[in-house]
This record gives sequence, C-alpha cells and structure tokens, in this order.
Amino acid sequence: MGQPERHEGELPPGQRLQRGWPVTHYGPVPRFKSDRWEFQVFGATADGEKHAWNHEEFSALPYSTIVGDFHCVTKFSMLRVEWGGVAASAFLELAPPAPEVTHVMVWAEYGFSSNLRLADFADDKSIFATHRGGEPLTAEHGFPARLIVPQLYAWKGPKWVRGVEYMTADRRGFWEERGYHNIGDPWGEQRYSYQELPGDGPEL
Ligand SMILES: Nc1nc2c(c(=O)[nH]1)N[C@H]1C(S)=C(S)[C@@H](COP(=O)(O)O)O[C@H]1N2
Ligand SMILES: [Mo]
Repeated sequence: MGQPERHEGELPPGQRLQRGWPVTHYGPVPRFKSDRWEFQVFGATADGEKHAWNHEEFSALPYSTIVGDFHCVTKFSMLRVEWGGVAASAFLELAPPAPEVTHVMVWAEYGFSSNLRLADFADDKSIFATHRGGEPLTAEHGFPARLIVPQLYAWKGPKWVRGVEYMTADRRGFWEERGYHNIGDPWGEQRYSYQELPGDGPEL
C-alpha cells in the first residue's frame, strides 16, 4: 500500500472540528527566562559544531508565515490556521546536517521530545511558530516558540522548543516511547505504536 492521500483543509479520518483552541500537553507550563533561553542545533551537524541562538538572535531570524491544519491525536482538529515564525528549513541552511542525517529529535523544556523524519522536518510548511494569526503565542501554547508540522499529528510539534538534534538513525521521542505511532500521519490514522508496520520505527 502506498502513502494515503492528503487533503489539506479537510478532516482526516476519525477527526472532528474544534471551535476555539484547547490547551493540551503533559506537565507544567515552563516559565520563560529570556537570559537563559537558547535554541540549539546539535548532533550530526555538517561542521561537527553545535550552533546556538539566544532569544534576541532567534527573534531576528527571517520571519515567514504558513497556513496549515492542526490535528490532535485525541481527535480534534483545527483547519487552515495561520502560523508565523522561523521555517524549520531555515535551520537546515544555517546549521546544515551531515549527509548521513535521516531523522531529527526536536527537544523542548523539561526534556520533552519528538522524533521526525528529516523529510517531514524539512517540509515547506514545518515552522517554529512564534505567532498564530499575527499574535504572539501565549505561555500555554508554547511561547516563545513551538514546532508546527501540519502534515503530522500535533504531538510531533513540541511547545517550548529548545533545539534540534540531527540523527543518523531513528530514535523515539517522548510520546513515541509511550504508545504513540513513530510517524504519526493523520491521513493514515497512524495513532498508536501497535499499528506500526515493519520499517515504521525502531524496536520498542
Ligand atoms: N512540550 C510539549 N509540547 C507538546 C505537547 C506536550 O505534552 N509537551 N503536547 C502536544 C500535543 S499532544 C498537542 S495536541 C499540541 C497541543 O497544542 P496546544 O496546547 O497549543 O493546542 O501540543 C503538542 N506539543
Ligand atoms: Mo495531541
């Protein structure tokens, strides 16, 4: 079977439309301290170095917007949401990965993490969002920045991001170790790890 067809702006199977914008996460909302905040790109970088941006430098990176859908695995969706921030692909240019890199781990406060295939991370619509609909994110929704990957379930987008680790082999993130699907494509209803087929992810 090939890839299920994606229909942007529509509800994937098993999802329902949500009014408003619920807050969904595990654990407490971190307090932002601008003098201690740093966004890092590390792991298998092309130059072998760790790259870091403080909040002022991060805020000065090129700002762009995308419109994308948002699907929580608990079955609510929001359609055509506008996000503004720094394109994920910008970091692939600013701090290029080594040629062997196949996956990334996106890290957030308190050690929350989510793994993505490099191609999903590099997608045109993947963005480290600082704004929604032109308004800065609130603390509960991930201020100062969160990853948005419209084509995957929303747990693949950590709020309160702190960095990206380039990986030469796949490794499971926080929810991927705790029963959620390693890839998380809503159009294939890839919700749980027991649905994984050989090749979808590392051994549990
Ligand atoms: N750091 C962190 N990011 C996270 C989560 C989390 O538990 N911790 N939950 C994810 C899940 S399951 C969803 S649906 C979205 C929810 O984002 P929202 O609260 O802005 O709606 O955040 C994702 N990002
Ligand atoms: Mo979710």
